[in-house]
Amino acid sequence: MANQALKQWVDSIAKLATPDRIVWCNGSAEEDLALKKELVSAGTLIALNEKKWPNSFLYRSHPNDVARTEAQTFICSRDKADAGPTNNWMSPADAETRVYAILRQAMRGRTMYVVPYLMGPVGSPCSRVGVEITDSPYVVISMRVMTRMGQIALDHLGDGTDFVRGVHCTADLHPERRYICHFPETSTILSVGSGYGGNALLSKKCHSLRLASVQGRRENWLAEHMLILGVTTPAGHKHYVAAAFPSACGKTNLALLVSALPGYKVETVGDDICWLHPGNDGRLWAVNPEAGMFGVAPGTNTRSNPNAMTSVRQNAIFTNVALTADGSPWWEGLDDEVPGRLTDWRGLGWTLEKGEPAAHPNARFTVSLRECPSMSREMDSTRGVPISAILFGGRRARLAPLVYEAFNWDHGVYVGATMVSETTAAANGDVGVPRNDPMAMLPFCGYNMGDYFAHWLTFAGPKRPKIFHVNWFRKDNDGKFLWPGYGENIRVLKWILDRVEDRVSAIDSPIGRLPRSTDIDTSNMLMPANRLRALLDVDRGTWLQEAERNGAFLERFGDRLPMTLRREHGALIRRLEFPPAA
Ligand code: OXD
Ligand code: MN
Repeated sequence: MANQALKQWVDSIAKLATPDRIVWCNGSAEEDLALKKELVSAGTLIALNEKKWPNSFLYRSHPNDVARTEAQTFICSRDKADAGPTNNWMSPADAETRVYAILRQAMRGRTMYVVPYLMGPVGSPCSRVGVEITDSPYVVISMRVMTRMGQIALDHLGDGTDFVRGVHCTADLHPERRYICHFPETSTILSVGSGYGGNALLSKKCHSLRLASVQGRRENWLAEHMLILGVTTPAGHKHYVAAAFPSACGKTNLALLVSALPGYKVETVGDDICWLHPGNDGRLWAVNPEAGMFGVAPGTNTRSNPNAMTSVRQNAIFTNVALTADGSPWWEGLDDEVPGRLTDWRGLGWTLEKGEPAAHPNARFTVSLRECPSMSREMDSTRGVPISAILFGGRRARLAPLVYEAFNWDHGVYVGATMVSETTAAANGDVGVPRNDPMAMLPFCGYNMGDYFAHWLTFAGPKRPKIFHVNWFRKDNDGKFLWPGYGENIRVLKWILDRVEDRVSAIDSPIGRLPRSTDIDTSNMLMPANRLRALLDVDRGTWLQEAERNGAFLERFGDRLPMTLRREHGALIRRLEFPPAA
């Protein structure tokens, strides 16, 4: 090992955690196979039916450790104000004291794995190296799927010192001794007491969003919770779209969409994280730093997401799904037929009469994007892909129309900053409660979100993408979804791209530009005109209430809230109170 800075850091953690063995992971197939064999013999992994699900495994996490734990996630900046009002903060010294006390001798009798990984395409100036030290072999095999892992990352690093240092230790999994701490000033992560992906695969939320967002601010780029997809139109024009939705709101489904409209083809560049850089040509260029998907399993099926189903047919790791008698994975919504008997996500016998889900609602599949039939070759492009449109979206049963376009960049930043979505099972806590989730980054922005909004505003420019807001989740008075979603969402993307190409006009409303109902292509679908009108309806009274609520949320940022957003907020209220005569 030539890199002295890396060696010294690994030595210092080994001294603290006192593992029996240290293994430097090279990312090879042999290493992966050996680890999986070891995990299967230890009973930590269950090999699935080899004929039906080749080289695929089931992992069960501890029942108290099945989702991200936002209450135990901390930004440990020197100055509390730099973490902002939406993050939990702990001083770096306090955090180190608490976590080091847990780490001390915590790997005794265990193996410490050193996992170098590269976020972003090989050879790209946008790519970044991280090294995760972990005592969890499940984390190692998952990191090999989710990142470009092993020697490739060491080659990229050379003898450099600029890498994210992540320490993960399973410890005793006690929720009160669980800490996910981020130190933006030293590019360090300390994560103890959880084996759940979002807390333990440090490349993902901890590095590529929380720390990378801080780095992006310093270096003039953006680290975002966005999928990236390419659409080729029937005329042969290719556009790339980046879309920010909160966790478990359909990013993977949209990224892997199979078009319901003939002539449109969708390719997948990324399903969760996007690093956006301004190009010399004035456009924003996007790379997906990851190499795999850590997708929500429940609800995934051959109708909702055929590409995901093909992707997981081999070489997949399933977490907290149920198991059928023939060794297949199962989850709610997989197929219409519910097996009579299953082993549930905890490993207990299950029948329908139990009245509870067999798979955990946040059960996941981990699989390489290379298994995905819609994977774009541009995933490996060193400069990324140019973005034509940015979408913000939430899960809103009421209020937000199917789609609208922001008037300009500043208004688009306001639309993103005031995003609201109903909470999901991806994080611990109540499900279905509306909460402000700016740019879908509430749990992932590593610094004061007031400064984050200001950073977004600096990206205004004539060649920047148009910004839109979408909502697939609006319901009627009987609680039924008004829009079918999934493959039909291409109809909304079509309108968006028609706007990008200036092929269609729009109607100005107080909240933004709306499609004419006749401009949403409803060919070959059952969509009564009154339902489409309901989907596009903007009720001024309810929007005024929403604006008031958002005003109170924005006030939390005090003088860190950019004046431009205050102006946008005032302008929205005026447009809602005094709409221009039609
Ligand atoms: C995820 C999440 O796992 O957002 O991607 O929770
Ligand atoms: Mn996510």
